[in-house]
Amino acid sequence: MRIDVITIFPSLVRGVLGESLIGKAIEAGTLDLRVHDLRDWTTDRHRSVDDESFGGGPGMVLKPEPLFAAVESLDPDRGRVLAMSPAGRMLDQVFATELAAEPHLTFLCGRYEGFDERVIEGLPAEEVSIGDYVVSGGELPALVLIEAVTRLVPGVLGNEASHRSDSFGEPGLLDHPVYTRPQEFRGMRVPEVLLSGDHAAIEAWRREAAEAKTARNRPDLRR
Ligand code: JDQ
Repeated sequence: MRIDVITIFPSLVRGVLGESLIGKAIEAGTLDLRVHDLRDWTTDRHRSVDDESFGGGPGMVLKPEPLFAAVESLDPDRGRVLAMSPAGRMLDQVFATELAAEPHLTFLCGRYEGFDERVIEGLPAEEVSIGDYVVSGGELPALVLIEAVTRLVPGVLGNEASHRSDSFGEPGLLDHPVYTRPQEFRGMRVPEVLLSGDHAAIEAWRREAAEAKTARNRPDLRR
């Protein structure tokens, strides 16, 4: 898979993506990641990427020219172009799985009040949100989306056997709690059934514990 990222904070994006399993996938050649500095496509002395909003109001808007120049400098095949935005289509596991099947994705990270609308309309770009809350720019949302997508690409996860295709598995049910050693920690014991070796009893306990956790943390998922 190839991923291009256009940002005014290239070192932030490279720093995060150089770590962990994504960094390994880049080294292994499974992932071709290219991070571009938006300011490389500015033409003025101050390398400006933003300007005031037509119609007034506080906050600056990302100018269209450097974004079009940056995207058009990529291969004619730029894949789907994704613009991070609090007003975008909400990311979920179905959307991540759909994107993981693409050979090439291009991410636009914004700052300020976001992109001039002609970037969305003209490139065109698909607006994507990572949730109903606001952060200050598109870099962290793009990193979340890149991690959610690349971990689904065959060969990106180090150990294929540990790949949990069930990770957001049974629809409407959160994962059951998990435990490791020691059997007692600060007076809290691992549930006895998990040490019993009775696989049917363990399955029944996990099911019940998953339902209890779902009821407590995500009552909206229960039907
Ligand atoms: C940008 C901003 C508009 C604050 C600038 C670019 N899910 C999600 N939350 N926040 C974002 C995405 C996001 C993405 C890109 C961004 C926020 N901002 C700041 C823009 C209104 C408010």
